[in-house]
Amino acid sequence: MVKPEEFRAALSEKSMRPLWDVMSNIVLPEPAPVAIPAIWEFSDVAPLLEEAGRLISAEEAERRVLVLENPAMQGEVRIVDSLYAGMQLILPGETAPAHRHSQSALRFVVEGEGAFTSVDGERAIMKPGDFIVTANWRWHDHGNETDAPMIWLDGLDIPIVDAFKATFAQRHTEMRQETSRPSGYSEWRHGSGLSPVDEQWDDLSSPQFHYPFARVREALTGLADSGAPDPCHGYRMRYTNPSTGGWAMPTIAAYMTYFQSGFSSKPYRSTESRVCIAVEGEGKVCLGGQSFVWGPKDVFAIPAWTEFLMEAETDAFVFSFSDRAAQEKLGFFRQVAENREVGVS
Ligand code: 1HN
Repeated sequence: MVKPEEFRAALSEKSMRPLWDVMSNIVLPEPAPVAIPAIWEFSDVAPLLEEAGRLISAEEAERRVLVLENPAMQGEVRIVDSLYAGMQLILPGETAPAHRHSQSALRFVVEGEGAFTSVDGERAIMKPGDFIVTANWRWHDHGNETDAPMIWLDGLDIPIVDAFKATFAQRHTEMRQETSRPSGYSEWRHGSGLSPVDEQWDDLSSPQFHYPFARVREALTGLADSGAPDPCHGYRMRYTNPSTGGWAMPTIAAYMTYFQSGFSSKPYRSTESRVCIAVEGEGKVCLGGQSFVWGPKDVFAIPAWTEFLMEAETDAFVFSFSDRAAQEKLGFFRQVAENREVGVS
């Protein structure tokens, strides 16, 4: 009989290993994210972003972004296991040159007003609280022709695409792509409960790529006047693709939540890894037993299966995005609200 160590050595030599050595590490009874709960306070991010503005131009950097890296995943360029996030600065007169890639991206506008991002021939003129979808493999560039800096949060599905090693990227021959439609065109076409007659939209991302905050705020405050909040979510709505009713992006789910002052949530957790950014208001969030105080423009990370409790100290809006859109398509998504699994009997 061969000795166990010799057997393992013989297997290793031939690029094999016994599954029984590793099975319990890979087939887990429940999710064990590597990422940990974490917060990035805007008062820490803003001065460093300003410093980055002095160190490098948007053109030189291609994108002047400070990556928000999960403290438990240093060097992995991600905020949670499955998602990338970064804070981007574009100064007056700058251009972030046109390119495209396999990853899907979202922008959530934090500061400044009037700079643009062009996606596939149309400019979105950005205001704080706006949500913008940059579908994968669409040309996109950003420009700031205002006299004030513009800051937004980028969210990308980089780790998801990387899991499949399906990445391509290209630089455009021009710094800025030509626009072929006026600003607002996609919203006029798709953003009012109307759709162009006979149009078959077969792209996986939403044809409405710009969701201005003003309309989202109106919807959520109107709802709050008309009924009680969800005990776990507050007034949480998801951004939808008007042509399908599904998520606005194929891999990334995006939400806006309105909490009224004094709201205190019941426990919730799900398999989604989520990134939140407060738009307005202040509160506390308890993530897996750890408490974080948040205010406007602070970003926090909620790893998969982390129990989540929210307390709003003032009226507050919180934007968030997660990998739920991808998980639902692949059949992974599970959620537990108030200690009961949702959708399972
Ligand atoms: C990207 O294209 C942008 O277009 C921002 O602003 C961040 C991070 C990694 C890869 C591509 C942008 C990015 C990115």
